[in-house]
Amino acid sequence: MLGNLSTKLQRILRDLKGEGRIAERHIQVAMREIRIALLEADVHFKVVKEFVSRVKARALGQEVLRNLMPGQQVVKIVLDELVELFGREEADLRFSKLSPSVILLVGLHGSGKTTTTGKLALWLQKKGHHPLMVSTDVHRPAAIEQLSIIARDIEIRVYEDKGSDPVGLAKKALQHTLNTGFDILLIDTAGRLHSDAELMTELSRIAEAVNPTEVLLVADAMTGQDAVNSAREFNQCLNLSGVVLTKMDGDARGGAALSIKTVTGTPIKFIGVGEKYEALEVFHPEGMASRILGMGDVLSLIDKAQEVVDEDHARDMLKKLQRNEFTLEDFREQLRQLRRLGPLEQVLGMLPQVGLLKGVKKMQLDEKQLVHLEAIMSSMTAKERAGYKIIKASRRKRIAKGSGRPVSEVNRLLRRYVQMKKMMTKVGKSFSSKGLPKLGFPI
Ligand SMILES: Nc1nc2c(ncn2[C@@H]2O[C@H](COP(=O)(O)OP(=O)(O)OP(=O)(O)O)[C@@H](O)[C@H]2O)c(=O)[nH]1
Ligand SMILES: [Mg+2]
Repeated sequence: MLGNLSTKLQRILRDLKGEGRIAERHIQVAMREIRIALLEADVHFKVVKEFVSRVKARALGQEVLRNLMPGQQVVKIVLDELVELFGREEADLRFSKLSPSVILLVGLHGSGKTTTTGKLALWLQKKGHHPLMVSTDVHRPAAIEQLSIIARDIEIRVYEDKGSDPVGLAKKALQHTLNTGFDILLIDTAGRLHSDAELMTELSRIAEAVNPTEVLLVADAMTGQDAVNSAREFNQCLNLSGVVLTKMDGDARGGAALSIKTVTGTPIKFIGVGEKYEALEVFHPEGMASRILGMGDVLSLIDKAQEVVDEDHARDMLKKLQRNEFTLEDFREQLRQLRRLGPLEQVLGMLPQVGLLKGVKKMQLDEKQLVHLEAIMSSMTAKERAGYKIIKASRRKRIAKGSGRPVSEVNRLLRRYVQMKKMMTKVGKSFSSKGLPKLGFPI
């Protein structure tokens, strides 16, 4: 996520930390580099200017230069100011006191409105809500059908009715929501290549008719400043309450993410991180800032883990770790849970750079390898998984054959497992039994 910008900022700050003593000129150089990195990431020039001047003013402050670890201090300032850019306050989704809450999703053509409608409905359902969806995109053939297909996939109801008037459709859907037990109505709307007067009028009329609790702009992070400009235009007509920044999984440079709050005053509430329906994350300003600086995003990781990990299981696992009973069976289960968390690269990106991460990196686990590892472990007998020591040469051969992997891979897995067992036991012991149960796998 925002890989390029992230790499550059981390390098600049690492260089700065590498200096024994930091003088004003070091800071000047670093600030110039940060400015270039941000501009290259397509961050709005005014945002860059203000950001750099704030960081510089603070970094040149006496207390920093006299500090024992001035480099570290500058990192903290950059982190702090990044959080400020995203808006320090977490912007939660609002719900209306009287049911139903109405969420209107607007945005340019192809920004991800329809997909996000489905993702958000699923997210809300997991939180215990009963959402209903409706598409008012009567302009594009098959647009309504697209939402119905999503609805079928995620098993969430969609309101369908004949008619070619978007405002009428929205009203009828709201009436239906009021008459039934749904507590949230999500309204997917039509997009345009550019925001034009006709679309704005249509959206304003829908908003007037349904009085939305949230008006979320769905913006494509890959389009950088265009996304910011469209946000400004939509905000002028519609009074946006939040932004969902989609396609953050791609090679978005960061321009949209870092400028949108400052330029429009509208906070990012969610980010889309993939095409799957589960690929939606609550936006945590601090988490994102520290992710960019390579410090991980434990908050988002906990969100994810809570969704897929069974808490009782996690508690058991922690106990096992503390007692040094981490078996191959457990290892296999951990891998399964890890894979359920999403693409490995995204998950690793959220881990703080503690010593352990280096360990994980060294192992160079990629997605395919995970599948192979699981295959190898599944070819073992339960007895073997419970006590790895009995896995001698002939058993290794049999396991290799069963899993279709070479014996050398079986050997490597066993070596890694032993290493990991040692490492994890150490980490497990360093957490109190209350410390980590929410985090399904031991990081
Ligand atoms: N990689 C990635 N793709 C996404 C994300 N969100 C949406 N997409 C993809 O973007 C494309 C457009 O998504 P739609 O949901 O159809 O966009 P829309 O805003 O409804 O488009 P219109 O209705 O034509 O205006 C689809 O191929 C989605 O799968 C995301 O977070 N990551
Ligand atoms: Mg659509």
